[in-house]
Amino acid sequence: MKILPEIHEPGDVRRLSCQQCEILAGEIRQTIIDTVSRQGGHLASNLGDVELTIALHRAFESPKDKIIFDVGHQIYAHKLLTGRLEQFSTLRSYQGMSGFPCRAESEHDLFDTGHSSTAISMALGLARARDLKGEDHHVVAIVGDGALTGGMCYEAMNDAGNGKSRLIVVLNDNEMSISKNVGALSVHFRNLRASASWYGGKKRIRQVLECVPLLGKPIAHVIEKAKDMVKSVVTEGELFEALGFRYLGPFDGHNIDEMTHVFEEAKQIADTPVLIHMITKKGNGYDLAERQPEKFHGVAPFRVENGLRRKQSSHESAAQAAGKGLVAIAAEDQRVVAITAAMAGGTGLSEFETYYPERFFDVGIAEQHAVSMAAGLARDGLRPYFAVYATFMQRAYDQLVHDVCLQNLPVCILNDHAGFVGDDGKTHHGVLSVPMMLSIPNLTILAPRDTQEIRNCVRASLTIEGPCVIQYSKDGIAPYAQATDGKPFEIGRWQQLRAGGDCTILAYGRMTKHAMEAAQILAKRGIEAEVVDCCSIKPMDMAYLKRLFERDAVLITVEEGEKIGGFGSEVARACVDHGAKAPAAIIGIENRFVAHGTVDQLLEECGLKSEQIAQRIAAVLKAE
Ligand SMILES: Cc1ncc(C[n+]2csc(CCOP(=O)(O)OP(=O)(O)O)c2C)c(N)n1
Repeated sequence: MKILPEIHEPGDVRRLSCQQCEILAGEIRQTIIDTVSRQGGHLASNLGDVELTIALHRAFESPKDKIIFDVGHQIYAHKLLTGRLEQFSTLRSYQGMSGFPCRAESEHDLFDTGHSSTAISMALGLARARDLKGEDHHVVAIVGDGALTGGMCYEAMNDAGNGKSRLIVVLNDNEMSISKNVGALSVHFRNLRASASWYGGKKRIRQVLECVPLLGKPIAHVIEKAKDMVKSVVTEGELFEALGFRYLGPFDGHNIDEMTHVFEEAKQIADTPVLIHMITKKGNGYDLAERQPEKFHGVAPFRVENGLRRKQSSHESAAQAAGKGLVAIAAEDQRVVAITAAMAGGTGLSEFETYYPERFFDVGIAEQHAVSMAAGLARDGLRPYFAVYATFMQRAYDQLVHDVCLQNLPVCILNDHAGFVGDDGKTHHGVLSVPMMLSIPNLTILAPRDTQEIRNCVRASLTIEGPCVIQYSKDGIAPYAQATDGKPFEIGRWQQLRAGGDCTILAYGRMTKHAMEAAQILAKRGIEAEVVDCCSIKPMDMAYLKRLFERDAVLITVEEGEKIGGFGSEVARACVDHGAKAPAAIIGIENRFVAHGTVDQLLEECGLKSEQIAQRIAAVLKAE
C-alpha cells in the first residue's frame, strides 16, 4: 500500500518510521516527476529537497512551528506533505494549485512568495512576534545557496545575530543557483562542503556506539554534541558565527534520520540563532536532471524518458532577440557590457557570455547591486545592459532612481518578461513596470512590439545619452507589421500600423498585435480603427498626439499592465494638459494581483484578448 495518500497533514509524517519515510520520499519524487512532466514547473530544485522537507516535518510541528521556504519554488514536497496531494495534478494551471507558496491554499504556507532572499527577514519578524507575544514555537527558514547570494539575507542575519533571536536557518546547499552558483561565497561553501568528511566520521562513530546496549545512544549523543561545539568554534562556519549565528554542519541533506536528529538538537538552542548547513543534490533521483540541473530548473511539459519538451517552440523568444541584438552592438562597440543577476540563460545572455566573457558579469541574485554596479560602469564611460525579469527589477527601484536616473547615466535595463508570464503567477507577472518607472525623470521607456523591433530598440539605445528601459513580454512575437509611413523605428516617434477614421487605438508591446487583430474584427462590423504602435512610452510622441487632438479622435488605450499610473493614465494626463477630449476607454489591468494560468487565460480574465478589446471598443463607440 502507498504511504503518500495516507499523509493528510504533517502529523502523519511524524508517525512514520525512518524506513517508511525513505519509501515516502520515493513516492513523493515519483509524483513530482509525473506531475511536472505534464504541467511544467520547477523540477530539479524540488527533487533536491524531498528528504530535507520530510525531515523538517518530522522534527517541527507545522503550522504551530513556522516553516518558510525562500523563493518558494522548491515547495512541492511541502505541498504534498500538507494535505494537497489531490490538487497537485492541477499544479500551475488556471484556477489550480500555485507553483509557489500560497496562503489561500494552506495554513502551512505563511507567505505568497516567488522572489528570492526574503525568508530570513520574514522568519525574524515571526520570531520577534512570537517573543513579544510570549509564545513558544520554532521558526525555520530554508534558504538555498543561490538565494544566499542576495544581500537581504545578510541584512537579516546581521539583525538576528545581534538580537540573539531564537531562529533556525537551514541552508540548502546544492552548489547551484539556476546555473552554477557564483561569487566568493560559493567558494566558501565549497570549502565547507569539503569538510563534510568530518560528517562521515561522525556518522560511523554513532553507528558503532548505537550498537552498545543501554549506554551507547546517550554516549553517541554526548560525543556528537561535543563535536558540534568543537566544530562550530574551530571550523569554517566562522562567516555565520561572525554574524552571531551558531553554525552546524555540513550534513547529508538526503539522510532523513540524520537530519531529523540535527533539527531536534537545533530546537534545544534558545540563546542564539542557528544555521544548519545541508548538502543536497539538485535533481536528485532523476538522472537527466542530476546531470543537467540548469536545464531542469524550470521546465515546460516534457517526456520523462528523454527529457525532451512535449511541444517544441520554433520561434525566437524575446530574450533571444534582445541577446542577439546585444551581441550585434557589442561587436561594433567595445563599451557595451552585459550584466545578469543569476539568470544568464533565461534573459538571453548566454551567447554574449560565450563571445565576450570579459565584458559579462553574473552578480548572483543581487538586482540592486547589479543596477548600482551598472551606474559605476556607465560613470566611467561604458554602456552597461542589465537583462532582468521585470518582476525582479522591482527590487532595484531605488537604485534605478538614485544611482542611475538622478545621475542621468546611460544604463540600459533589458526588462524581460514584462506583462503576464503565465504559470508562475502573481509573484512573477511584470505588470507594474510602466507605472513604476513612468514618473522617474531622465528615463526613456521603450516597449517594442515584436522581435525585430526589440533588435531595433537595442541598437537605438546606444544613441541615448541617458538611462533607458526596453521592455518586452516573455514570448517572442515574430515581425508582423510595418509603419504605414514607411519610416524606420525612432525613439520618441509612434508608428501608425493601420489607418482608420472611427477611433484610434494606442497600444504598446504585445498589445499592439491584439489591437491590430481587434481592428480587423471591428472592420468586419464596419468600424475602421486606426492602430498606433506607441513603442516609445516615454517620451511620448507629442506631435502624433497633437494631430489626434486636432481631429478630435476617439482615443482608446490598451496596455498589458496596471492601469493606475500606466500608459493610459499618462495619455489622459496629456489630454487634460492640452484641453483635449479624454480617452474614451483605458483598457488594462484593474488594481489587483492576477494569479496563474496560461497567458491567454489571464489576458481573457482581464479583458485583453483581441475579441474582448473589439467588443469593448464597439460598445464605447455606440455610447459616444
Ligand atoms: C529576486 C529574484 N531574482 C531572481 C529570481 C529567479 N530565481 C528563482 S530560483 C533561483 C535560483 C535559486 O537558487 P537556490 O536558492 O540555490 O535554490 P535551488 O533552486 O538551487 O534549490 C533564481 C535566480 C528570483 N526568484 N528572485
